[in-house]
Amino acid sequence: MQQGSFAVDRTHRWAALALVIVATTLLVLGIYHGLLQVLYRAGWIRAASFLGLEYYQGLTLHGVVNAIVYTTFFEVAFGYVVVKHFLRIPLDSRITVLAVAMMLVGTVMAAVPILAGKASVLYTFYPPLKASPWFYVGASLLVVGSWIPFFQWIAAYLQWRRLHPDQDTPLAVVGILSTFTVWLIATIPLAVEVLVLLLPWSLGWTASVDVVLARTLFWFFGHPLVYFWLLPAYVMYYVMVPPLVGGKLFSDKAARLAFLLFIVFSAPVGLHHQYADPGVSSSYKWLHGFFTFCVAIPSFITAFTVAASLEHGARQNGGRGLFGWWAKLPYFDEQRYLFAYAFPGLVLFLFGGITGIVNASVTMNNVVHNTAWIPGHFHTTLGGPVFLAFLGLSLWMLTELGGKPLRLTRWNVAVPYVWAIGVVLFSIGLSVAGILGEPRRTNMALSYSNPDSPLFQPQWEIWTKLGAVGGILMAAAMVIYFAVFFATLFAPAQPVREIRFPTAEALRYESLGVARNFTPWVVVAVIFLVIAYVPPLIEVLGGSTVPSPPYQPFSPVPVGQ
Ligand code: HAS
Repeated sequence: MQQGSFAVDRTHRWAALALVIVATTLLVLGIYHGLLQVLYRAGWIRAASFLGLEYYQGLTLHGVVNAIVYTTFFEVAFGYVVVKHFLRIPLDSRITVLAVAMMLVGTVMAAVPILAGKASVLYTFYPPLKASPWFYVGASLLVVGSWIPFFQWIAAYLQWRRLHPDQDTPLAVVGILSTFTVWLIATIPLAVEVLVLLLPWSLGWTASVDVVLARTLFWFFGHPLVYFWLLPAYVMYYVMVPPLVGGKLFSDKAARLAFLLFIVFSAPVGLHHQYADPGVSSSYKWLHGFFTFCVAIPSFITAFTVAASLEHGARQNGGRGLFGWWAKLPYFDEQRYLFAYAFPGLVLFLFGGITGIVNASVTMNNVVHNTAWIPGHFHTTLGGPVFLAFLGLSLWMLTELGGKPLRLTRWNVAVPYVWAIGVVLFSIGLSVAGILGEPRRTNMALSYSNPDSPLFQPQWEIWTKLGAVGGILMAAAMVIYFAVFFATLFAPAQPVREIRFPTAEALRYESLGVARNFTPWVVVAVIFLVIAYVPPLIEVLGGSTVPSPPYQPFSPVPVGQ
């Protein structure tokens, strides 16, 4: 790669490329274990892994790689590109290299115990499942490594503000800074959980652990985490998609408001994952349920703003009538492939949003909690808009930062559609099975999906198999994606140039005074967090629950073998 005086300089191009390439390579393992999970649940294979990993080990690998490592690596890479491109403030390369190195070393430290069977604790790693200390140390390094870029970006942003006191912050930067504000808020309770509870317990310094406290701290992290995943996709929808469809962003004000509302509402909601937990009063659960409905508001704003922007673009291209304009969107345009990675994700998110609202309702949650419905929900959110946006943007970074010409362009635009059809089948299968009572995270081949077992449940069979057909399609989409990604990676590089970042113009600019400053939003977020979390944490710390000794999931020898 040539040296150039580009906004995204050589070090940051390499840093972002390294993160994207490592993340995508690891994804091969994560996707492979996803496919094995779904085939195993359907009873189509008798072992959960061809690599000798047991069921919970494979599920841990699938969740940790896809949901934690891939997402964090991608987001730090994309954050560097956005901040460097839009702010054009120099960042200290040594600090960037340190951050990337910490993330890589942390990932290796966490991966080794998983592969050795000493950290089969799933991506939620809540006790009494216990992992090797190296797993917790590795995960902590990954998280701390991802904080460092955020502090670099805050310093760059403050410098930019001093240089441009009268300008609104570029929308993409508002999106990235909101994303990482949510991440920082979320990861502080995680750090407390790991450093105060899990690591000493894993090292043998404490004999038992307070499971309810650990779960409460985990979900304090775990729900804002989902918006950490979602917001970069919103950056794509608001900033990059409107120019791709030949239009403008319908409301710049609404977009800024949506990002900032996530800072306020994404965290005081974690107890909606614990409606069924003992040890936490139902009044606090209801409060978190109320905040959960509030956190859907910025997504509703996004649905209307993005739909209006798509319609505006399509009408500029001659679209007419109530629905006729749909025909003018570039669904299969190989050059504007980022639209193909955006659109099916948006459609999937309509279902992800509706199922999320079901989950949030305390009463309806009783029906679906801990059932297959939940993976049905999160494959239309995390596996829908988020994953597709990350796949598309990873390719975009590879071509823009690495000077690589995109290969297999026709196959490439098929990927998101094949994936989306797979997700629809997968999620219908799991959601219906879930409503019929099929549990999630259960070694089905040992029990319910095995006709030789007395626990066999025939009413789930057809839905589990439908889910498996969806899973096969998802895997097929990913095989094509990997072919496109690696063919592009190994294509001869062209001279690198300034990156082309599709950037929306607003249909009209109306400055929103309160959106020009992050501080009031962070202050309100902290107030809401204190209201939502201090009373339940005091209650949990009061110790109404009994600490638990460690527990290992049983060995997965299928019935009949
Ligand atoms: Fe969730 C569980 C509630 C959003 C991920 N969620 C999970 C888990 C994951 C996850 C991974 O209240 C499982 C965790 C575990 O392992 O236990 N979730 C919600 C709610 C929302 C929500 C209310 N979740 C997400 C997002 C995720 C995600 C986003 C990942 C990125 N979720 C829950 C609850 C649970 C839960 C409970 C716990 C359940 C339990 O019992 O365990 C909301 O934020 C959703 C709001 C979304 C919308 C949709 C807006 C639609 C848009 C698309 C517009 C389309 C266009 C195209 C423009 C309101 C923006 C037009 C095209 C046409 C064809 C018309």
